[in-house]
Amino acid sequence: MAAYTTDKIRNVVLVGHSGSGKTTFAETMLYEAKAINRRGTVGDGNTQSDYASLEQQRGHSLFASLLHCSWKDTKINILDTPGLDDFVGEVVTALKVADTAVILLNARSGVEVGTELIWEYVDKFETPSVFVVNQLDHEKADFEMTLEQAKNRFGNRVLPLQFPVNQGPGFNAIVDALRMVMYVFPADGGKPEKKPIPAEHKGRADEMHNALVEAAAENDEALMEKYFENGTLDEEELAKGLSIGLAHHQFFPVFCASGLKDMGSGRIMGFIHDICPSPADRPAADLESGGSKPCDPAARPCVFIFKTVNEPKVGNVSYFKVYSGVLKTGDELTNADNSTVERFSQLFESEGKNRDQVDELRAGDIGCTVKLKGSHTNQTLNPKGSDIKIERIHFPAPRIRMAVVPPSKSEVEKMANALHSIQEEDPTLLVEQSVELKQTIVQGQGEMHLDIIRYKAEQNFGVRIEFAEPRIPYRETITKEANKDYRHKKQSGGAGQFAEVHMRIEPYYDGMPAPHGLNAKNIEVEDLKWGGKFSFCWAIVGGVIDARFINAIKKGIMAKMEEGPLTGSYCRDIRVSIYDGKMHPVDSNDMAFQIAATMAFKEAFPMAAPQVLEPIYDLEVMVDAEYMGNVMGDLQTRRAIVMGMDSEGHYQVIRARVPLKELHKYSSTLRALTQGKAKFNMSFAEYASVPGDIQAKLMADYAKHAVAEEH
Ligand SMILES: Nc1nc2c(ncn2[C@@H]2O[C@H](COP(=O)(O)OP(=O)(O)OP(=O)(O)O)[C@@H](O)[C@H]2O)c(=O)[nH]1
Ligand SMILES: [Mg+2]
Repeated sequence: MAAYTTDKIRNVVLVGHSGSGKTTFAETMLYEAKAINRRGTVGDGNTQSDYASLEQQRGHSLFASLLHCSWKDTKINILDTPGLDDFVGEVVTALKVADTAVILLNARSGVEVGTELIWEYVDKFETPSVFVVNQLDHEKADFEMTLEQAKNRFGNRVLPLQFPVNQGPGFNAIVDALRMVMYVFPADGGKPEKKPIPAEHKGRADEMHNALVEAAAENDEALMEKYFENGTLDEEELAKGLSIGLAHHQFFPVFCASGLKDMGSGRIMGFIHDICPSPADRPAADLESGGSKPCDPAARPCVFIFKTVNEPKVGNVSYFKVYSGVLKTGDELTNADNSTVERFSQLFESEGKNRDQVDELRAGDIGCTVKLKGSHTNQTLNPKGSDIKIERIHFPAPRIRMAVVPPSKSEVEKMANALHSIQEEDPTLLVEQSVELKQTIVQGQGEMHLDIIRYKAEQNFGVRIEFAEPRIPYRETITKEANKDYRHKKQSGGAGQFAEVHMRIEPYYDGMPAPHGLNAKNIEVEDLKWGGKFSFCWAIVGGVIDARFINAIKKGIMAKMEEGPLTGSYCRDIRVSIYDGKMHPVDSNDMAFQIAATMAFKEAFPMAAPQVLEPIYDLEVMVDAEYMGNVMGDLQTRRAIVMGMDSEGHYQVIRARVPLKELHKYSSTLRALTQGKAKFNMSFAEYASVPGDIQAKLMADYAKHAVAEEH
């Protein structure tokens, strides 16, 4: 079969709060398009989309999956995404390559917090979007409430194109105000019968139709003129105007459906076919270099890998979008990131876990391949002589951090390999071997996310890992000046050791004056790799210490800066001046000065009103107004400082500054406090002083630990 041309391709992503019915709806789309002849259900774990055993066990989508079907002469690629907040990275991935977002709203519960979060991305990417009020067969379905909430939340650009005639358990009829007909479905769904709109619904349908005509006219001057002339638009003009509005994020139609009962998906696919953009109708893709790449089928091929899945026996399956040109079996392209030359020896269309081999994929199409040697997610491949890089996917910042504990010392390497491979598939997982904390730290999107990581490590790599509370990367500094002399002297047979340094330590700040009362010869300021600064001032007069010992002295100070005297944490924002001392013509050497400097610094530190600092995070919580009190009350127990509150529709947004230490497992607490009706983001803000009692405890713990290590 000939490959689909660019104008006959539609890339659609299904998004929405968990449980809105995306996977069920995808199954219905495939069934209606005759891509499958039997509909699976989420309950039976046999849908095309939720094919991973883990998804079937949990009854939720966990990964974005790629399906496709043909509708009339057009190929619709369908990306079904997880609605659970922990897997939002998969949504961002799918939105990168989709040209239309189908946003499912659950008619039982209206605009849910997951939808709000997804909207932020849809809005940012300006993905043309279509709303579907789904589950209209449910006894608690409330189309009006859902529509009202969508309008309140997403604005008046949200326009109903349909309304249900009889929502609830007997649901079987939808009035369509674009086509001005009523669809009546057989009891088991499928193809509806078209009927005239009953008199009692005619008024509402006319009103909605007029609103659609106005919306279509508004987006194009020529159409606007025609509308003023004739008072209406013909079908073709209407389609054109709506598709312009959709493309410019000025028009969001609302459809009605019951995915479970197989009602409504055909009409939506018809709309996708008629009105939604082909990849060539979208703006040219942004490039890493700042330019852009139009979706031109006549150009040379350019391929972007948006997702990698590791399949047992097969290895890495690379999912890609052809951003231009035609990709043919056997083509050789070069990776713009690492210059690996890859041969595309097999090309596939994807149907969940199944793949159908094809000869070529044209500009705008999405497919997959196997056995690439050195190419991963977020990389672009081009023909020789071109090094275009499609702008990478920016994944959300992590919201949970944990230490990983391997079952035994011998399994450390196995664990590292497993985490590395899992990370290749899942860029929202960050793994770091922290030298500072002496722990392997993983960061992810939430506890459920890390749970999946643990499961994969065990199932696919045979290594059991446990998560533990990670150490906190504290810092140490001082708040006042202190001066200390230290003499290091050793006389044990043979050559002795001798060095004496007089040291001043002060809190460092940008633009501070030279040390008072000292004859500063040279002041250096260094950015520390763990944040903050270190300044070193050489103020030796009369050559009492040779300049050749400067490096040894600095090294001695650094040894303590790297393992602070209070808690063993990194020190920052300190200026050290060496202003006097003594040498011995024979016994002074680098080692002696290094030791003297370390000791002087260590002893000066407690005299300089030292302070332990802790990382503080900006926390943003979006919560259903009903649970606001719970969230605020809980924040008070976490040493949080509330910075502001806003309302966004039915939701309240709380912005606060919270110590990282107090955010341990926040995702589960928040879920429990709000019955899942809240989301949060966190990002590092600054280091700030810990309260005195906590500092005393941290110092006592460190002292105990140090004693234990000595024995
Ligand atoms: N009554 C009714 N139930 C539905 C409908 N669509 C889905 N469901 C049920 O709602 C539940 C969730 O459906 P899914 O299709 O898994 O929802 P999802 O949006 O894919 O959920 P996540 O993968 O967690 O994001 C299942 O029990 C479905 O049977 C519908 O149209 N009507
Ligand atoms: Mg799903």
